[in-house]
Amino acid sequence: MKANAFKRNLVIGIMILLIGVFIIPSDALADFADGDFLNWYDTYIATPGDSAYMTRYDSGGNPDANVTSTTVYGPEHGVVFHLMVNNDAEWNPAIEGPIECVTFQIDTKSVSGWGSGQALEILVLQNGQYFIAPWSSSATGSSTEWHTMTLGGCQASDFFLVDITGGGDTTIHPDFSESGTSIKFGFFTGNSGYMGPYTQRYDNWHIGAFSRGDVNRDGVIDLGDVVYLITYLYKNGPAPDCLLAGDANCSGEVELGDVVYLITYLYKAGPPPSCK
Ligand SMILES: [Ca+2]
Ligand SMILES: [Ca+2]
Ligand SMILES: [Ca+2]
Repeated sequence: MKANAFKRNLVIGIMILLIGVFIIPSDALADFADGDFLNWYDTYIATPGDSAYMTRYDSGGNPDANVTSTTVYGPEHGVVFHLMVNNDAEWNPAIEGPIECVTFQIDTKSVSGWGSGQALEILVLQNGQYFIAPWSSSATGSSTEWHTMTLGGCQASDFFLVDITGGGDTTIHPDFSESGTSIKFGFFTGNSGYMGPYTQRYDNWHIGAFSRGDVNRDGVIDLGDVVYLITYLYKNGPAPDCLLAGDANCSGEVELGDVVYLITYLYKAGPPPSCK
C-alpha cells in the first residue's frame, strides 16, 4: 500500500513537472523575420534637398528577394536617415507583454558609396515617432559580398528620438513597458558623410525581443531558462544576450535569487517574472 502510494505520488510529481516544463505558455516574445520585403513602409528625415528611397528586388538576394536603400544628397549636405518599417512586425507591450531588450540581425552588402558616416541599425516606431539606437555603435563595413550584421541587448533607454539634426533628442525613448503603446520594428540607414548616392542592399532582416525570464529566448519560460541561468552563474556559461531577461525578480542584477524566483514561478505557482 505504502509503495503504491509512493509510486502514485511519484507519477503525479513527474506529471506536474512535465506540465510545468512543456505547457506553461510564453510570458511574451516578439520575434520577427523577413526576407521578402513585401509589406514595408519607408520614409526619411533629411536636410533640405536630400532624399532616400527603398527598392525591392526579386533576385540577387541572399536568397532571391531583397531591398536596397539609396540615400541621395541635395545641395545642403547634412544628414539623411532612411527609415524602413515592417508593417507586419507589430508588438503591443500593454497587451502582449513588456520587452526587456531587442536584438537585431541583417544581411547586407555594399552597392555603392560606403565610406565614413554611414550606419545601419534597429528602428522603432511608436506613437508616430521614430526611435533609433545610437548609430555610432553600428557599421556595415565596405564589403560587396553578403555578410551578416548582428546587434544584441538594446534596451528602450538605448533608443532615442531621431530628428533632422542627426542627433535627435537622446532624452526621449520608446516605452517597452506595460504602459507602452503598440510598436513597429524595422531598420534604418544613416548617411552623413558621403558626397553622392549611397546604396546598400539588405536581406534576411530579423528582430528578436526578450521578455523577462525567457533567458534563452526560445519563446517559453521553462526549466531550460533555469538551467541556462545556473550555467551562466556557476559554470562559466554564456551570459544571456539580454542580461535583463535573467533578472527575473527585478532586483537589478542576475543572481541566485532569480533562479529561485523562476523555480517558484514554474513549480510553486509564484508570480511571473516582472517588474510590476
Ligand atoms: Ca531574401
Ligand atoms: Ca526560454
Ligand atoms: Ca535579480
